Amino acid sequence: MEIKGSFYPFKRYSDNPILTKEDVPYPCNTVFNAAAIKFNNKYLLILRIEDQRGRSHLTLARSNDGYNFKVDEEIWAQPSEDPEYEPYERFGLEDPRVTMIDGTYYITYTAFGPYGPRVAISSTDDFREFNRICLATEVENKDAVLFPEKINGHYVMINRPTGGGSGAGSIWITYSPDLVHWGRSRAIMTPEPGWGGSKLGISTPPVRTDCGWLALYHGVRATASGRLYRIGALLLDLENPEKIIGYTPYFIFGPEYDYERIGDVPNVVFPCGLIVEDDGMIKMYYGAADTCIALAEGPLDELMKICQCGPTTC
Ligand code: BMA
Repeated sequence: MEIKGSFYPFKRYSDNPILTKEDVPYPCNTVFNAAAIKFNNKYLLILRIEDQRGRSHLTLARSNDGYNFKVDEEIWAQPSEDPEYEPYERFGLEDPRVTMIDGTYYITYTAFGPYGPRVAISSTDDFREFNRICLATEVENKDAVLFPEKINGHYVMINRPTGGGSGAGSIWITYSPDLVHWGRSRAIMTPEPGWGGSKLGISTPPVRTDCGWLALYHGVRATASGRLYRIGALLLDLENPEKIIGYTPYFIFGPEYDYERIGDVPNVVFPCGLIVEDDGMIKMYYGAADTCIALAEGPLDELMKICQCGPTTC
């Protein structure tokens, strides 16, 4: 297949960014890195909002069309006062991702506290309650997504323990019988010199396709003037999701426009949510420069094809 440019197949929405701090009905520093899902025929974003102390919480934004969002007046989830959670999320809740499993919505997020970042899981049936299930990993671990169904009898999560050694910054997979106890963890993708040379992380919850589980991942390149965050796509085997059956060895989306290049953290695009529409188009919601939220769209089938342009067994 012909490769039609490195940013193929996503096209940015012409009115980007779709949300900035001006859209938040209370004072804050930034709004970015949002989970996305359809609920009751509406589009929902779970926003990461950073306050003026530099700490993050989660607030919902709602839309009828996926482009024009209204941010709730009330915060949805703030650091817990429960002694089981308080020491670990004292400094904030960051980078949510949401997955529906058997009719319940599960939110994975980074709990950030004095010991560093770790992955937490909560659930909701109605986007009113925010029911904490567990702190699923130790520090340092972030960038966690759940698969939308059990595979071979287990819940499956991808995450990114920081680790040490030459494989630091790798993407890992782990399994659980109950969403609380996780194990049989192993690394599935490790940084190589190039656009994702310093670390990788999964970006969006896997979507089932005929060919495999499709997910976006981010690659970080440390440069003399800071870190660059860009996006690739990968396909995992449906039955054995620790097997990568195709991926884009090059990035397919990266910072280009001012709102992606200029902000609290320059040169960052950071999707946490994908919505696949009935016509096969994907909406990718991404944080830009850790300052605002933007949207890009592209066809799912093209994304699958370009995953198979790279090393593939599909
Ligand atoms: C990562 C995460 C993201 C953030 C990115 C760029 O480590 O913390 O929340 O968008 O860095 O600053």
